[in-house]
Amino acid sequence: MLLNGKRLVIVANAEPYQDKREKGRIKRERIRGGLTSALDPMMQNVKQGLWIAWGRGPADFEGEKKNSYILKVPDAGGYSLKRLYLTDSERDLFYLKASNGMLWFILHGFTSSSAKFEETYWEAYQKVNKKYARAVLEEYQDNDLIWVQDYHLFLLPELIRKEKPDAKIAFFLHIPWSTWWDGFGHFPWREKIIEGLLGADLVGFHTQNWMKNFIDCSRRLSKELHLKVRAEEREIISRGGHQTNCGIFPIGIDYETYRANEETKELAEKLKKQYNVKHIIFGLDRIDPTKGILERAKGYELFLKENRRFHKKVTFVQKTAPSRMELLLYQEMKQDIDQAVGRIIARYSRPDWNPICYYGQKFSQEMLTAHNSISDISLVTPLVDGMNLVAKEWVAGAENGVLILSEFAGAAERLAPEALIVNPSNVREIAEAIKRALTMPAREKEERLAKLKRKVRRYDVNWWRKKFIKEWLEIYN
Ligand code: GDG
Repeated sequence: MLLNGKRLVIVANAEPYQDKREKGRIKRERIRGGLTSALDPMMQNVKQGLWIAWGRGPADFEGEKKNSYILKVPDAGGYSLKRLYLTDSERDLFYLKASNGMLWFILHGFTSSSAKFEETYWEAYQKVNKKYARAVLEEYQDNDLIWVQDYHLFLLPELIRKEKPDAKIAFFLHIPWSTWWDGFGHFPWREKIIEGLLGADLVGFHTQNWMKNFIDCSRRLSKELHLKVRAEEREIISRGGHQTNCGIFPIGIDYETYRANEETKELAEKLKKQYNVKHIIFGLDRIDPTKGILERAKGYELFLKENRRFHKKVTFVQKTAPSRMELLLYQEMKQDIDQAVGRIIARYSRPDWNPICYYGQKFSQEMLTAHNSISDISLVTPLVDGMNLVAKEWVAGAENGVLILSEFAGAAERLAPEALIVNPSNVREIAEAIKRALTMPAREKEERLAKLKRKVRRYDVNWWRKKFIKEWLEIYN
């Protein structure tokens, strides 16, 4: 790593490992999700690393005091994890209502109809950011590189900067940054978010678009906040004596992890026999209004309606994990998806054909890779997505097939034009893309997939980490 002997401190709401009790014994498991799968391998390679996060596992605090404590993960030879305890009320108000009920929606451009703004949520957001700041300051050593992650912790850079003016702080946003008019500008405490972020020396985004929106929103607040926004070699925002650099760092995947191996090949053969159809279409998401699962199901339904010759030849496998189900919008969304799936089953299934397989439980890594390798189409159609790693993981594991990708996923910036790009709200476009993919000449399919593989392998997660840390350290030269 290029850290020049400095300690790397990751601060994220998500922890990389959680503990649960199984048959009387504590079992430690790695959390699978975009952020943790990118950063955990990096932390395992750094000599000195500390990760500070919410201890969310059911057995995380067993035998420990309910404040914060440090352990080594994944085992005694690993890096340090400092777990913070959040009360039930903090979990509800900070994590669910403020971070996921307000900021997640507003930054994805889902404004007044979805985001619920309440002063009490905002108070909890500020309180928990301060709690994180105390946890960081308790551990702070001169020369630490403090890398804050994602929308739960927007206020943290400034809170740390106030106490440690010379601290080296960076921030990376894993989700989109919406426009002023259709998103961020509606946020009641928008100035505070920008102020918080400008405590960082470097703020990174997945795409040009998300960065452009952030710069535009900062520019609109430049009078109130006394900011100077200038674009030279890179975008820089100055406030008082401090400068914040902005940059684009499209996250990649750990390519080898998602490639098929002997074990997954065996499983893939078995699955192929079980599904017993010529073509498999695969979708994998958390249930989330941003992921476009309902529109995707409707697109497939229309494809079946208009293409009888594919009946009994195709199965759509959709793996959908429930998430944030305490929020009403997520419950309603799940009902709508269940209904759409039910309609497809009722209308089209036959004793010898399942038009759709709908899984609610988590897939193991092997199941995921096996499905990637046997699918003829990966259907990745979020209404909007910061990057979307599912698309890249499919490319790494696919043996043959076509990626259908939303134009509003950050991943489309690099994976077009080899992927078939669709407007995820246009159900007919999805249906037509499915037909086009299933009838595409073999040669064209191979060429597209080979090009996609080259890109995803080259711009992998190691490339991303190196680029970010190199540009961060250059600021101090
Ligand atoms: C945020 C941004 C950005 C899902 N189900 C299973 C499973 N997964 C894994 C996938 C993938 C990850 O979870 C989901 O990552 P995404 O990138 O698709 O989406 P978010 O969780 O919303 O992530 C996103 C990301 O941060 C990184 O910056 O790309 O835009 O929203 O790795 O494979 N893995 C297994 N079984 C499952 O059932 N094993």
